[in-house]
Order: sequence, then C-alpha cells, then structure tokens
Amino acid sequence: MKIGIVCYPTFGGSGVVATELGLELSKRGHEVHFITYNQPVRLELISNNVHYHEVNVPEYPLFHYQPYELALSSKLVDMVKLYKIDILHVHYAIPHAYAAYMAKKMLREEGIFVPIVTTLHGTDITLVGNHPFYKPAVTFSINKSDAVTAVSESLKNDTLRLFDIKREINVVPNFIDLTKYHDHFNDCQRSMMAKPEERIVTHISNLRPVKRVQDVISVFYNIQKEMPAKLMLVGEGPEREKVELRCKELGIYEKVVFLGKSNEIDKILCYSDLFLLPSEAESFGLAALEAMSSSVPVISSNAGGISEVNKQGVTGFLSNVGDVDDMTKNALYILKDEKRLNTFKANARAEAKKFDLHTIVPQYEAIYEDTLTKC
Ligand code: GMT
Repeated sequence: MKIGIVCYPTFGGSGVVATELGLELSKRGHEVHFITYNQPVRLELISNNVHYHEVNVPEYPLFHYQPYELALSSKLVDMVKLYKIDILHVHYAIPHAYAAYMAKKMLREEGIFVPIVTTLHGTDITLVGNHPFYKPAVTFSINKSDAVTAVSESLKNDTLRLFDIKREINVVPNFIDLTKYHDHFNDCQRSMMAKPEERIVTHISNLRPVKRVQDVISVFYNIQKEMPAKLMLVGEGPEREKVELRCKELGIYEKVVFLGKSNEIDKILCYSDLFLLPSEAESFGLAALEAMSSSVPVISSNAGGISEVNKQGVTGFLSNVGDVDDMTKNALYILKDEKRLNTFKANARAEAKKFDLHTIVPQYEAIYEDTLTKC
C-alpha cells in the first residue's frame, strides 16, 4: 500500500508512534509518505520506501494566525495525486483529521478517492479537543473519518463520553520495538551517571503541567532522604524553570540531572532503576512502556490508560493523582530490596513484550485493508 502519514514531528508521543509505525510499515513493504511541517525527530532514514514531504506555510502579515490546515490540506491533495497514495493515516485529531477531510473532499471533485484513518492520541480529546472552541470541528472530523482508532480503552471511553461519536472506535494500543530497548545494553554508561550504591530514578516527558513534574520532585526528594539516589529528568517544557528552582530550594539540585530533549532514551533507560509518571491525564503513557521495555519498573498515577500498561504490584504501582506519599511508599518498597527490584524489572520487560510492534502494527494494516475494501 501507499500510505500517507500526518503527525506532529516533535518529541511528543503521538509523533513518535506515527514515525515508528511508518518506519515499520516501510520495512513490511509499504511505501510511506510522511507529510508534516518538519522532519519527524525519530525519522533518521529516508529511503526508497520512506518519503518526507514538508508542509510550508508562507508567512503573510495580514494573517494574525497562519493557516496551517489550509496548507496541509493542499499539500495532501498534491501528494495523493503525485504519488497515488492509497490511504491517509492522520495522528492527532487537531487539526489533522480536519485537514484530511478537506483534502478528501477536494480530491473527490477530481474523481480521486482516498480514505482517512484517524488515530486519537490523548490530549486531542481530553484536553484540547474538548474545548468548546474546537469541539464541533473535532466531532465532525472524527465522524467523517473512514476509520478511527484510539490508543487505549480508556481513551476510547473518554472519546465516546465527551463527544457525540457515530463511528466505531477501534483500540490499537501503542507499541514498542523491543530490539531497541535491551535490558543489558553493551555500552550502558551507568558509572558515568551515578555511584554504584545510588539508585537511578528517571522521568521523561514534555514537562507540561499535565505531567505533574512537581510530584516527580516530591517523590524523589522523599526517596533520597532514605537512600542514595539520583534523578534523571529528560525533556524540555514550560515547567522546567520552576522545577529547577524547587530542586535548589529543597537542596537536591546536585542530585538531579537535567538531560533536556534526547534521542537516546534507550541509553538513559538502560541505567535506570525506577521510572516516575505521576501525570494528571495520560491516554496511554508511551514513556512508561519505553521504560518497561528497558526493564524499568514504573511508579505512576492511575490516570486514564496508564493501568492498561503499568500493572499494579507486577510492573510497578499506581496511585491516585497527587498522592505523593503513596508513590513514595511504593517507590521505596521496590528500591529498598535488591531481589524485589530485580523481580519488578523482569516483570516490566515481560509485560512490555505484549506491546511488541510485530503484534500491533499488523492491526493497523488490517484496518487499512478493511477500510480500503469497504470504501
Ligand atoms: O503526553 C503528551 O503531552 C504528548 C501527547 C502527544 O500527543 O504526543 O501524548 C499523548 O499521546 C501518546 C501517544 O499515543 C500517549 O502515550 C500519551 O499518554 C498521550 N498523552 C496524554 O494523554 C496526556
């Protein structure tokens, strides 16, 4: 198949999933066209089967807001015609599903039919899309998609609860390339990051308020009072400054390593002992799955779809949002006993195997085939 993928090309989970999906589809013989405003961060290799088409939005002073949806739908029309793309798979409803629908209508005028698969990722439903300013357009474009998928049961239920959806929503969970996350990395540079007796705790996110990074700091503060420990904070975002300040106030700045945005998540996770994800909302928690693939147990909140990934008492523990004391108690329970820590590590890796890309990607292929047959 010739598949057009639209996504946010940034470090966010939806862009990562879309990119990894496109790369795997190309390996499986499909021709994949990424259509987005920048080269996706995890897209390192452009090959015969993987193409990248940049959406340019010319700046015009009259516009207070540059019309990205217009530029995207025009680009989609051009690329579908030029490369004879069979199907468009858009990740994140806003504004991708809307732009794809407009492209589909324009192409229809020329006798070309291209179906649209929309994958809902989380904040496009729970935070942004639900805003009254966007809701009618989001509802419309989901209903007008030829197939809709959500990355967890929880997100599917949220979508049905918050929007008037007349389409079936298929749950296709996020996936992981297990070969990229080895539990015994050859060049795992633990000794460069911490002393042998220190436990390494890690948090990876876009440091937005929804991630509750302050809870990460509180839990880590409590942990390091009980045992030697280091915190790896990976990612950039609006909370960073406040978090740095708090670390200084608490006197733990020396124990926190701010690693910024990184393309080497696997290397950081290979020396981590525990992953913290206390989010306010999380449709899936791809970062938790990445941690588990590296044999890192997870201490998380029980928001949204996290419980579909992190299994209570098996791969880690889940607490109510904001319950820092419970998270601390659970973290110490795992970290204080070497044997127990190793059991949780092994369980985390075993559970992650359920999300192997070789199991999940064929589910998307089946949806494409089914959609093409039905339309
Ligand atoms: O977590 C974010 O803020 C980024 C966001 C995105 O759109 O990239 O992540 C969402 O999609 C990920 C991939 O499907 C999910 O793993 C995240 O749980 C989801 N984030 C939220 O629901 C807050």
